[in-house]
Amino acid sequence: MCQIIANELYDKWKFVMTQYDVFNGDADGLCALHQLRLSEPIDSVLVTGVKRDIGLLANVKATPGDSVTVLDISLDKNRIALDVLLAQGASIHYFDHHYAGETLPQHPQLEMHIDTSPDTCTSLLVNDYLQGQYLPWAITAAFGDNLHLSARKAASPLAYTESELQALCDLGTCLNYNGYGSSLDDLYFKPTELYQKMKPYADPFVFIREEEAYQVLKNGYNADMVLAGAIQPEFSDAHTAVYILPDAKWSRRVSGVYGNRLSTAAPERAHAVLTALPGGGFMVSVRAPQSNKTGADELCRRFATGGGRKGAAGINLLPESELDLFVQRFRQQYSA
Ligand SMILES: [Mn+2]
Repeated sequence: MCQIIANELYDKWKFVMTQYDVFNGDADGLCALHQLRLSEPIDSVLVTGVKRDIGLLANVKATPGDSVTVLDISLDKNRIALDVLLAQGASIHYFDHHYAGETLPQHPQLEMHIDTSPDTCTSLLVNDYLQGQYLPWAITAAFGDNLHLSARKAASPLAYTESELQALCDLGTCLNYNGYGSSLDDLYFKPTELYQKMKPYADPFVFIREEEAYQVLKNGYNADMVLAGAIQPEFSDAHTAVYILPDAKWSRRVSGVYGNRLSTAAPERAHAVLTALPGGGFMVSVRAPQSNKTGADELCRRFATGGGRKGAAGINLLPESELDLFVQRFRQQYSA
């Protein structure tokens, strides 16, 4: 009898409860969500945006009993909205590796998996949580976040060939590439659309072989990279290099992954890739030297719309009037 009542209550509760999946629109956010929902398929309301659109939690309005999963967006940047959701009675499951603020919130309805060390990413944290159930997708995401060593280390139990590793690296890079842009119009696929395309594939190698969307992304990526490669640096020396890309959709799409490529090619040097925006000013991607992954987040946070991680960070809108100041601070940060 009790069991029957419990089941009825559970069904009723299940009926009114909404699951929100809030995720960064880059490779790491997509692969984190994909792993979780492969493991626990639930119909959910998807909340995401371009990679730079990180104030995502404010878009969720919860009622008591709702459940919110948050993936790969800074808790620091979402702290106010998080407190509001907890006060509304939602339970929250938070996975992230970005700067989380001076102190972490504590609440019985909040479960956090946060690790801001520069060699991990959200998908690797989710992989730990799921005890390696969908490891190939976590490896893909680590490559996408330009964490090549971490990706290879995570892959070691799978004994992949070099060409298999390269295939996951290309996949991560292309999924990541799709997240950049100053608005959804710049992207080949809206991140929700790309996630729906990934959803049927438990195995990334099958996605690579069979999914047409992947060919679209790969071709777009290759074409954009050729255009970026033709741009000379504004400035470069042994420690730093600054590139300015023109106001075009391709530059906004390629800005972050181009920064990653420059960084991988010259690991001792810090890189800044600035992209001119249609309304004036620049979108900025900063990559700390791979040999010393520090300070990119601190540098960017000194500007009003900056944020990110120790090794890779950005500024959403750098006013033209602050260009010189930025270059000066960037060079100062990495001069020695
Ligand atoms: Mn990430």
